[in-house]
Amino acid sequence: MTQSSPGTILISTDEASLPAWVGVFERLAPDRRVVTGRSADHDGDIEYAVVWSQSPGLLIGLPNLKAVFSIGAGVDHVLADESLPDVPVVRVVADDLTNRMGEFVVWQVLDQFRQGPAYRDLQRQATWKWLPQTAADAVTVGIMGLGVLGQDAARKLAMIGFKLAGWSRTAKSVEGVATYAGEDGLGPFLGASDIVVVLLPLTPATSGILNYELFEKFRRSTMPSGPVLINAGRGGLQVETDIIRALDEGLLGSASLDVFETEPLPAESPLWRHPKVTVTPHAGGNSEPEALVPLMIAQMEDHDRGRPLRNLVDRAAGY
Ligand code: NDP
Ligand code: OXD
Repeated sequence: MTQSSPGTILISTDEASLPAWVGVFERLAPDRRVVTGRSADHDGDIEYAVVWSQSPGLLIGLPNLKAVFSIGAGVDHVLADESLPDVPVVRVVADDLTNRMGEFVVWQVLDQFRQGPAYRDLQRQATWKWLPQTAADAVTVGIMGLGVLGQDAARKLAMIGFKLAGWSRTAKSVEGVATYAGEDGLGPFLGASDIVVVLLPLTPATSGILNYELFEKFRRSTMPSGPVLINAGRGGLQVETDIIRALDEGLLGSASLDVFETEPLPAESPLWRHPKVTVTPHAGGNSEPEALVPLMIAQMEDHDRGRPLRNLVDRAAGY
C-alpha cells in the first residue's frame, strides 16, 4: 500500500445483503479497495472492517486494522467474537435507522393499544363488535432503554398523547418522560408501565431480563386485556417460555415481538401461532447501505485525518 492510497475495507455480512453493501462502498469510495474475505495478499492493506455477525476469528491478525464498523445499532453480534481485536468498534447512529425504528414502535404501540389483533380476529369471524378502548393519555408507555432509539420513540409517542416512562442504566433527564435508572428503578418503572417497549442492547447485564418475574411487575390496572410487551431490542433479552406462560396465565395481555432467541424464528415455535402474539421478522429497522455507507465513509475519512471516531462502543459495558 502506498502512503497516499486509502486503506482497504473488509465487508462481512449475510449473503443476501453483501452485494448491496459492496456496491455502495465501491460507488461512494472508488479510491478504496473493497474485499469480502481474507487473503495473504491484501490482509496488510485492510484498515476498516464493516461487519454483521462476522465469523469468529475473521478479524484476527490484521496488522493495520484501525476500527470495526457494526452494520447495526446493536453490537452484540460483533462482540460475540471472542477473538475480536482490541480496536475501536463504531455502531450505527443514523436518522434513517432511528426513524424506521420509531415508526415500528409507534405502529406496534398503536396496534396493541387500539386492539388491532382482536379486531382482526373479529373480522375473520365477520363479527361487528366494539371493544372497550382506553384513552391514550390514561396509558403509560414504558420504554426500557432510553438511548438514541428509546428517546426518539418517546418523542414520537408523546405526540400521540401517551404518558411516558423510561428506564436506563444511568440516570437520565428526558423532557416529558418519567425516568428511572438501574436495578432500584426497575420495579417502580414497571409498576408505572401499561405497555412496555424494549429497546435495550443485549449485554451480559440484560440477557434474559424479559422473564416471568419481570412480567409480574407490570401495571395491570389500565389496559383492558392486560399489559403489553413489545420487544424490538434483541431476542436474547427474552425468555420465550416465560412469555408464553405469562400470556396463557393472563399476566401479559399481548406481545409484539420483532426479535427472537433463535433467528429466523423456527417454524415449530409456538410464538408463530399464539393468538396473543404478533411476530415480525427482525424488521423493526433495516440497515440500509444507501443511508449508512456515506456516514461510515465520512467517519473513515475523518479518522484518517486524525479526528476522533464517533458513536463508539464501550466494550466493557457491551453496548
Ligand atoms: P443506545 O446505546 O443508544 O441505548 C441503549 C439504552 O439501553 C441506554 O439508555 C442504556 O442506558 C440502556 N441500557 C443498557 N444496558 C442497560 C442495563 N443493564 N440496564 C438498564 N438500561 C440499560 O442504543 P440504541 O437506542 O441505538 O439501540 C438499542 C438497541 O436496539 C440496540 O442495541 C439493538 O439491540 C436494538 N435494535 C434493534 C433493531 C431491530 O431491527 N429490531 C434495529 C436497531 C437496533 P444508558 O443510557 O444509561 O447508557
Ligand atoms: C440493529 C439491528 O442493531 O438491525 O441495527 O438489529
